[in-house]
Amino acid sequence: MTEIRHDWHRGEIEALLTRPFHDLLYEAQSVHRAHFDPNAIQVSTLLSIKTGACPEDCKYCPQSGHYNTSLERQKLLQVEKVLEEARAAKAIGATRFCMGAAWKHPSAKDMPYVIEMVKGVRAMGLETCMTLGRLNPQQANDLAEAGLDYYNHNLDTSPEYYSSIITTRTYAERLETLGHVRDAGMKICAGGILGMGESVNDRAGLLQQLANLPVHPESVPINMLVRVKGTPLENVDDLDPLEFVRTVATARILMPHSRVRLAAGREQMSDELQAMTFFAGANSIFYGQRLLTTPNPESDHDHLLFKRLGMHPEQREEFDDSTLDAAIHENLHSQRVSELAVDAAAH
Ligand code: SAM
Ligand code: DTB
Ligand code: SF4
Repeated sequence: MTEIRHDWHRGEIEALLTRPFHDLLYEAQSVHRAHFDPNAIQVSTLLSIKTGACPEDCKYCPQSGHYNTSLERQKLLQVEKVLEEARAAKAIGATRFCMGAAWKHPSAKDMPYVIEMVKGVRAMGLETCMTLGRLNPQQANDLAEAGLDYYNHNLDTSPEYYSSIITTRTYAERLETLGHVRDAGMKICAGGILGMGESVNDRAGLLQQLANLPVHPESVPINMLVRVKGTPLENVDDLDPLEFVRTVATARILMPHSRVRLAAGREQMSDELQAMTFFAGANSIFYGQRLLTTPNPESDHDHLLFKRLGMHPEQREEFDDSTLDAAIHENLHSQRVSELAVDAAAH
């Protein structure tokens, strides 16, 4: 079994990223096979539940209110509309439903609605994920209590490059939210974006931050920048696709148990590049014709690609009510036992 480390130095990671390509891919595929079925892929569907007019100034984002991207803004969707979209995602085979909002943080008045969304999606037997911006500890606890499985909060790039991309929030605040998510008992989805003009050292810095978290994120989305007209990054140079593959392979080696997601940017990638990324250890994708506001490959196309590669979508471990009932029973039982012990001590 691979050693799980949380003390990576930047230089070690940069050395992995710049190894001879085949040596890197061979190691990544070996680590991958030691921990996962190499032919299974986890599929999540995204829905934008509140679109555009975001107060943050993330230079990559079509939803920032600071840029003119001709995106139609939309206020928080009705709970029933979200559940309808979740049903449709389940019908095409998604096992996780990720709801994203263009907020700096959720407001007190919106929390009851997002909580209803979590409960409703969960009741369908889908895993739930949300990305709503910064959370305070109470909001993290409330979401966890509602049954939210994953919270997505990306670090996006290295700490040094961060201020060239975003000025309205800090890296430290992002890490703080991830801490609240963990403390509340939820799983973490955290990754970044490549192709924003960053250096190899910045890509190493992003991976270092993720891999040195106290517990590795269960899900690590690696996005290729989707260049959107009107954003400050619309004309940034193309990243060499092999650098993208190298970053995925390195993420796989650093975080052997995490699902590494080939996230945004698949619409602009060839099938062959995607296949190489899966070989490098990516085992999760966003699935369905839309990301949040930009296009994603059609599900039929993805099915065909899976077929050509002999891959299959990973089934969710069946949500088993009897296990849940047993756990609740066990919990009540031990609570009762400790109450009796307290009673006995009092007499
Ligand atoms: N507003 C919340 C936040 O930023 O935390 C949640 C939604 S935000 C759209 C979720 C993530 O999408 C961002 O952290 C970023 O990594 C990714 N993203 C946004 N625009 C993108 C783009 N043009 N290309 C690739 N990824 C992008
Ligand atoms: C993540 O890492 N990528 C997703 C999800 N988490 C929320 C978002 C990608 C957004 C791409 C641009 C858009 O469609 O607006
Ligand atoms: Fe707002 Fe999130 Fe887009 Fe940044 S990435 S502008 S926080 S929606």
